[in-house]
Amino acid sequence: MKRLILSALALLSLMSAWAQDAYVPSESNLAAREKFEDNRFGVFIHWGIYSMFAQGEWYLQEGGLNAAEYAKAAGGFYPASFDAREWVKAIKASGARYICFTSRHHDGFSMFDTAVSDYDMIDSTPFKRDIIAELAQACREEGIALNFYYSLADWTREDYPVGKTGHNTGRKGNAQDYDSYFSFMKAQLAELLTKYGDIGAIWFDGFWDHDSDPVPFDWRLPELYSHIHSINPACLIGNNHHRAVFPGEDFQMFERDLPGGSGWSKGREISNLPLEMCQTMNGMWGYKIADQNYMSSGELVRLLVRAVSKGSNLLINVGPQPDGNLPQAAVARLAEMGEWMNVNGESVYGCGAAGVPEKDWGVATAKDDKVYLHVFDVPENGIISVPLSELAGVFGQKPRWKKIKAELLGGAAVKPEVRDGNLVVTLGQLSPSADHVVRLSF
Ligand code: FHN
Repeated sequence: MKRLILSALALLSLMSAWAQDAYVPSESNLAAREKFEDNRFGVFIHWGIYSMFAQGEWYLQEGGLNAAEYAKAAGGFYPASFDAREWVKAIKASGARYICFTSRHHDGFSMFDTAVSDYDMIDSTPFKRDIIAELAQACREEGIALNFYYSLADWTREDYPVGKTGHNTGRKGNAQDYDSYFSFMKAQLAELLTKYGDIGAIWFDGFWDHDSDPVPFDWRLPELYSHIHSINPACLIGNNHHRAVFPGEDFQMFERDLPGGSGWSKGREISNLPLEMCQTMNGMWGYKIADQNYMSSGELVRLLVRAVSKGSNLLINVGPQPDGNLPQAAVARLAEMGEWMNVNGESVYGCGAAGVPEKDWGVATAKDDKVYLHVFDVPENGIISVPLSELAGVFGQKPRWKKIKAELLGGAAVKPEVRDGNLVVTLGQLSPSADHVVRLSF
């Protein structure tokens, strides 16, 4: 019997591997990947009824709360100041070109009008406005792409097979049924992909809830992924499983770490799919009242540039307040990033790694036949240098160095020289900036 079960399991996993290997991205998907990479900079938004408690998005779990008591927050969720246009304008002003919004987090509350649950904005709150419909409309008007975060894990539904989190929420646990939960997710994803216009990507999270099960849990991802691609072949799929990519995915994500970094992505294989690092401006993703420890706009600019220098996007998170406003600290940082992007955006959009390893003074990005040197810290003598060999990837082995031009974006031309196998640029006195960008071209 045991042998029979094992063979059936082996057959199932073979079939599932086959289904995943069979994924061939459509032309529209490949074009969407390119657009996603060109955009380079997005804003993540974690917003839900958890914002009411102002303790971050994990409060149901971390506070050891009962889900039925927690759900009462929905009855008071009336974010009177919510104005999707204002949000999107503030985000666009930063230079970000896309938004990824939490349609449903691990607490199971849907921020949109869903027909398959009453635990949503329309049926459970006095606000009765479809946040996502308003956000989608504002994004369309402002030309900002919209992606959806969607949690695979759920701490409240009885049909969700309980994983390593969400044990104390008061679930009876006697009706766990992945078929039922899977159909629910498919129905919600179909709603998200058909009711709100063109959606750029689905950003899955929560896979890790079952990563230490004694018998590997089958999320039926190939089926879920092909469900999405059959509705919209161009929709990109990413999954925050903290592993190497699975076939069927269209981009790879890295949480709180750069690809190849020494933190959460340590040792993880980097795919040749588009890459995206996500990070939050302060400590928590969802609004947390005590968490005012925001990165400065200079640090955020440098993080964005570092991500691009590794061939990755940056998705930077903001946790809106329960009243519907974005925290002022976040708005100020978005505006300051925008000031920098207005001058230096060409060294970010459509750019990638330059093949120049990180230097004491900063990093480099490249696009077509241009290299951008990002000077975070101007050396005391005002001079930076790059070995010519490191520029060969962009300029070729034997360029006519005499003809190379160096210009400070938003500033004057600076004189490059070739000395001892290095390209040397004298910057001189510069006014303070998070990142002075020197464009090299012929
Ligand atoms: O548990 C979530 C967390 O709340 C947040 O959504 C982040 C965003 O990357 N992802 C999960 C942890 O891996």
